[in-house]
Amino acid sequence: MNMFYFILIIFIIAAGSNGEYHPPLKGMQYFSITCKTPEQLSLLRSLTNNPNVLTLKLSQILGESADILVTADESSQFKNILLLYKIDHTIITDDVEHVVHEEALKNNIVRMQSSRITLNKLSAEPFDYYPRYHEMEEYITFLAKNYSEIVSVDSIGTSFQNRTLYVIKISSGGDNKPQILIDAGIHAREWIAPSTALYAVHQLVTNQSNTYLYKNVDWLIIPSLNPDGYEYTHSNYRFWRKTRSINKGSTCIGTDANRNFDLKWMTVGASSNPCSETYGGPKPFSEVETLALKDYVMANNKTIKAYLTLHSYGQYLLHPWGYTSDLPENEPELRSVAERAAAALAAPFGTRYTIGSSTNVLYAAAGGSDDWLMGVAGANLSYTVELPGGRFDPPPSRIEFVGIETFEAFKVFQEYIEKTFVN
Ligand code: 0X9
Ligand code: ZN
Repeated sequence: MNMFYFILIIFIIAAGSNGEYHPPLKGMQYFSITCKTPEQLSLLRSLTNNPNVLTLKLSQILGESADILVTADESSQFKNILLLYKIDHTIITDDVEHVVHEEALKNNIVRMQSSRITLNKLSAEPFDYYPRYHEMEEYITFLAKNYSEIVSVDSIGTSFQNRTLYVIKISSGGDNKPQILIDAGIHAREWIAPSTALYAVHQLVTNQSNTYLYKNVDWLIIPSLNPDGYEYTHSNYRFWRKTRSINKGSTCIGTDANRNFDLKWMTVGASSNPCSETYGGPKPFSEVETLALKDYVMANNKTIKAYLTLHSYGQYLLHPWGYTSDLPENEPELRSVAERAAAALAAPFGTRYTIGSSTNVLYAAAGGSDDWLMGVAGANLSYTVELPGGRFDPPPSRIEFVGIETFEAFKVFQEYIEKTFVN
């Protein structure tokens, strides 16, 4: 072999198949950090601005824990800074890789034991494990076929890697009814979100006592808006967040779809670096997935009255704006409906959510789907629902509980739409 090819091969091996960098999980530490002063919090925020630091949860609220993953290489320096600034912290695990493997193994065991698999049976029952995308597709197709009086399934477009983006419409029929739009999975690694969306579908479709919920109001549910990223978290890298599109002139992949919507795009809390976790893309709606949502919403914007986008984690019910700390005009209404929704959600198991605007509760970040739906597309209500976590996501045994309690909140939004828009 001549020298040129030898060097080329070494280069390709060193770079990985496409040169993508993922913060290595081996020896990665999981920090739970509590800031007591605004100075500590702003220092912590600056520490997260590092490709070897992954932020799973970080809020503006002093005294509330932040969950941060730090690679083995970086962790002792990270820890020393926390010590120097007397920032309280504990290490939840110092081997994230092990926890990730364990989580995947447990999920697979539950899948193998699930009646869906053992009985080789398609059903409208909710998933008791985190499904792969093809399993969601089978589920959706099954519903469309077996509950065709109330369920219709459409494609709103295809993902970068050509996966179908589905919307499940649950309706008793008739035109121009007010609609509630729910999407999930914009962020790939937030596995609980698609499962919670599908749990709501299951409740609406199979529970006879829920038929009143779609008598006068249509439900539009997009269970996974970023299937490429979702699949990648199952097959390659558990903490993938972005889409899987190719960035011209960079070996780094993907855009943060929740920084890619066209309202004050890139003004705050988004990066112009394609390697960043919060890369906003080369232009608004550069991603086929966000563009598909935009086109779908604009085709239905007269009827979409409320929008819920499911994320994880932290137990927050966030309303606009994400680009400014100013509150929207309809803040009193956003807040009061959210308070009723949070009370309903807490009823079954006591789960508590924090309510407020994205900027004031979490951080300022422009280009989110919630801001665009309310500020441009004209939805009356718009929320980001940060579902509960576990070590990363809740264990499969919790999927149903999260589904049950979140559905209670969904009912409150439905009730608001019915009372406000149906005469
Ligand atoms: O940062 C986000 O995109 C969301 N949090 S997450 O941990 N799931 O990544 C919050 C988005 C809140 N909405 C806006 N900033 N517009
Ligand atoms: Zn998210």
